[in-house]
Formats: sequence, structure tokens, C-alpha cells
Amino acid sequence: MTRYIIGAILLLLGSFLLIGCPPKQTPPPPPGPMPQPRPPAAMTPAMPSTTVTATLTEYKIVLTPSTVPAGDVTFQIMNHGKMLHALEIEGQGIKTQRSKDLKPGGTDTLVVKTLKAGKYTVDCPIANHEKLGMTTTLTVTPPAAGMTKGISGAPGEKGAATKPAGK
Ligand SMILES: [Cu+2]
Repeated sequence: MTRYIIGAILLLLGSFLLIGCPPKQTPPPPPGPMPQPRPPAAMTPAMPSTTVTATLTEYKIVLTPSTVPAGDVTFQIMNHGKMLHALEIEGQGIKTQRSKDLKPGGTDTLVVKTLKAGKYTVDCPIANHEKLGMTTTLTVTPPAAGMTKGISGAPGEKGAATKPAGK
């Protein structure tokens, strides 16, 4: 009888011990080097962004430069005239984009995204200013393989120049 009881107690103790001492869990991982945080994606130089200064006067638009590589173009527009002017660009199937109306001395910035190569008309949409001469052409050149710095002067593109009609 007592043996039986002792045996039961031992069993109980045994199971307590088992529960109290659970098998060791896998140890925490040793403090190794932290995983490197991913660096921010490098800016893709695929599409260059060019800034063109557009000066508006009566009745003229001057673009500097007037030839840019394909990509985004930011127009820094300044009204140096004495009347209200604005700037709009159209061509190559793009949606016509237009700056604010600028009072004399006013400035605005117009960003035109991803212009393809080709010719674009830049004019003043106010009243009949375009007819009076406020129109010019922005030439966008295809992205060159080895893009050179300095965009002034389209290299060797004189083919379309009108021949002097002197006889
Ligand atoms: Cu105008």
C-alpha cells in the first residue's frame, strides 16, 4: 500500500519536474551583424531634366537654350514686358500646357514631362500676341548615346537651313 502511494508521489513529482523544466528552447540567435538597410534607389539618369529660361516681351519669346535633349523640361518664365503675357507649349501630340498669366515682372515655372524628340511651338496665348510675333520653336533632340554637356548649338544640323536665295 505505502509503496503504491510512494510510487504515485514519485510519478507526480516526475511529471512536475517534466513540466517545470521544459526542454530547452533553441537559444536566441547570436548577435550577428545587422542586415544592411537597403540604400534608396539611385536616381535613374535615363531621362535628363533641362531648364529653359523663357523671356517674354512685346512681342517676342526668347528661349535659352532653344534646343534641349529629350526628357523633362522646366521652363523658368519671366515677363520682362509691359503687358500681361503667358507661355504655352504644344506639338508632337502633347497636351497643350500653359503657364499662369504673368503681369509685368511676373515669373512662373512650368514643368513639361518627358518631351520626345521633335519640334514644339512655344507661344503666348494672351490675346493676339502669337500673331504679333510671340511664338518660337523649341527643338528637342533624341537622347544621344554619348550625351555631351552644353546644349547650346545643335551639332551639325544645318541641313534644314534655308538656302540664301541670292542668284
Ligand atoms: Cu503675350
